[in-house]
Amino acid sequence: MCSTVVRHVLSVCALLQCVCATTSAPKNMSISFVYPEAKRDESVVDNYHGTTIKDPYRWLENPDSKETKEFIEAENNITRPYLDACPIKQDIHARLTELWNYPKYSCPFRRGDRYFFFKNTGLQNQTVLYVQDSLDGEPRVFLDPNTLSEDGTIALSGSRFTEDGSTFAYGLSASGSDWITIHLKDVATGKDYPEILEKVKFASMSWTKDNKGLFYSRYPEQTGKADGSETELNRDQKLCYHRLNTPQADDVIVVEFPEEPLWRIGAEVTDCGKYLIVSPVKDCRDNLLFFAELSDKKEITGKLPLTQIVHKFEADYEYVTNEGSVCLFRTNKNAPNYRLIKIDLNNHAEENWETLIPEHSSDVLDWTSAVDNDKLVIHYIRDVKSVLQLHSLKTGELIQTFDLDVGSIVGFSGKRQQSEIFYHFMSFLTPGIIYHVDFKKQPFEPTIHNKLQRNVFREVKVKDFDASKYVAKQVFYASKDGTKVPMFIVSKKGLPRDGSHPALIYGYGGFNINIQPSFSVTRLVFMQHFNGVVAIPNIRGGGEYGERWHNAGRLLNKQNVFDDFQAAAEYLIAEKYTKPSLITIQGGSNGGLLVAACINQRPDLYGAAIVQVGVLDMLRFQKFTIGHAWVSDYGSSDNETQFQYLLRYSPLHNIHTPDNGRSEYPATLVLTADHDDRVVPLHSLKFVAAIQHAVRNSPQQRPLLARIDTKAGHGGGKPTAKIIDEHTDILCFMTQSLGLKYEK
Ligand code: X99
Repeated sequence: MCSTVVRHVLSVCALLQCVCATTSAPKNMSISFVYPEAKRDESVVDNYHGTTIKDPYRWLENPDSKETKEFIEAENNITRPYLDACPIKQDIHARLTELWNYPKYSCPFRRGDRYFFFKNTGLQNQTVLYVQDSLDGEPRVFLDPNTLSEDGTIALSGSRFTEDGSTFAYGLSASGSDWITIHLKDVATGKDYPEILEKVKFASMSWTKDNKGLFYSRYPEQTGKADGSETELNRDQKLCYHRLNTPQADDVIVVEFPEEPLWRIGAEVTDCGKYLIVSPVKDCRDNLLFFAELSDKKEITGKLPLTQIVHKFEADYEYVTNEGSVCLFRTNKNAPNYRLIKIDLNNHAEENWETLIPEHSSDVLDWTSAVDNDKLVIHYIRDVKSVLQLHSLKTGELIQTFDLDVGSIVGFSGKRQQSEIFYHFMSFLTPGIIYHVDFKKQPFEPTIHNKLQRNVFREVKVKDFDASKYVAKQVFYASKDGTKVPMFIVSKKGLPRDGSHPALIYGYGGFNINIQPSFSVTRLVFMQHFNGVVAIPNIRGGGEYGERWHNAGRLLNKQNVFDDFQAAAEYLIAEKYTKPSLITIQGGSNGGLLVAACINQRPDLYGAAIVQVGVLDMLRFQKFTIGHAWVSDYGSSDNETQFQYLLRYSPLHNIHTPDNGRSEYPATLVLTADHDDRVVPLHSLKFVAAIQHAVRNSPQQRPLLARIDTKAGHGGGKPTAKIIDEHTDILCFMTQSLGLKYEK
């Protein structure tokens, strides 16, 4: 019974007694499981509004203790052999690598007299920034993050050029952490200035238009480490001004709100350079609005005098451009699908605001950018698909709708001072097309009847990928309460609908985020080699239908998100795309919460679950790093009504023991990483300890495992090699636990 797996586990078992969880192995694999028996400290009990809640794995909240490290090692030591034993692991890894190896480009963008673009030749760990003197000039490497670490774990995270293109401010993050250091590069020489700006996280960066200094947000020094493996609450962010070529110690604080330690302070210098728009945010929605006047005569030496425009956190306001004192903002104030409004900074009372582009009745105004002096490019979301339009900046009138296939705009470049734009299109079956529109070269003044002349600037091809063999469609299914939910379904063409194919359902469902069509090599491998069906339901909580869709899936409506996801699975079963034992559900972050809540609520509905970097302890998430910002979606256990609601779905607090009345859990793989300081790993660790404890000595057959990566974080900046390894493991887990067949 106790195989080599057990020996590994035992070698690290100081606190962890190893007990075999299953005596008979699932039919698709030959390794028997031994779950580490994590210590339960029954003495940890919290009282929430009169209700006592035990937290026996509180000790796992300390990432640095010997016990936690031993637990992580013990978990990896049972997971690794299970994944490595997958007979087709090499095939999957080789095929993912082969398909991944195609060049990926960003839109080019002009700064000063030069063009820049990002490119990954295919398998490079990090994308490289190139510079060229003209669009058809020879590209030269400008910044290659791959040279900054052996293993590709240092990534570029945020950057901003000065208006004249002479200096490049760029953030570097290590091991996937949200912490960055800001570096400054002289563009002409390629040399970095000596200073490095530290303690930066969740930062806006904005240069003054004299190109001499940068506004950025930073946190105070904290005691102990701050490399992303710590869990301390992020508080007291301040807006600073840094003068180029001076030490960070000389930076001045220009805006702070000491009474409001949880606010983050965004800032943007207006296009004209005369104002600084300051937008504090406390959660993950709604911001206040202030402005300060910047003078080209006076040095910035301390606090800026602020004028407040918006006094309540009740809507989003995003600066777009301005003409003198009249600024254009994108807002959802009284407009759940967003509108564009003009606010005159000299006359800023709300009754004087003017609407330039009113809210659309059904399409969401997702973003806008001023271009070619007097125009606006507007990106709408219509039934989850992208619509791109050109409007007059003066009157708001529609000039043109850009021709687009069904899919997504995933990149854009253009500036008010420039007369050309690039936009990047992608869909499930289109790896990427970058279009170029040069407004100077239009043969006539564009009107609604005369199409804009656009060129394909680049089109990416994936070797061996024949899009005509696949089909992507959108359906609308009814959720539990009758709400119609859109869902994309992608598979091989002509796949018989006989309920015999595996399905991968991916969801997110929160924070006003849209899950639009995108190209994915991993999903392609699943479709091509496993005859898999990929399904992406655009469940409530997202922003696909504006603020209403978000509101219908947050706070005391969060259960709708889970109901929508479960209804997606039921639809796919009813329509004979698949059957429960072949369904894998997958989600990350807020989507990890989704998947974990769903396996507690409907374990019978799925064969496997992939829970990536999930928020799983809903009673304590607000205590760690940036968790406090999520109360706008989740509420908080500090509030009694919200506590009662959270307790009903919190994955950690709703784990059951499979028995006669309750179904066995789907095979579940919980993934996290040691430098995830967005959703700290303790969520995954406590959940895994609890679920493994609950199934011990139960009829549970399918594996419940954790994969805890090192030198990795929440996902941003992850090197390609690590992504391919992770996706290989996920496909191996599905293969092993569902008994999938790989067709070469
Ligand atoms: C955040 O927590 C956003 C954090 N964040 C900022 C940034 O506040 O990443 C910020 C300011 C300026 C630059 C960069 C940042 N988010 C973003 C949520 C979901 C989100 C998140 O990561 F709203 F999209 N979550 C993890 C929510 C639950 C799990």
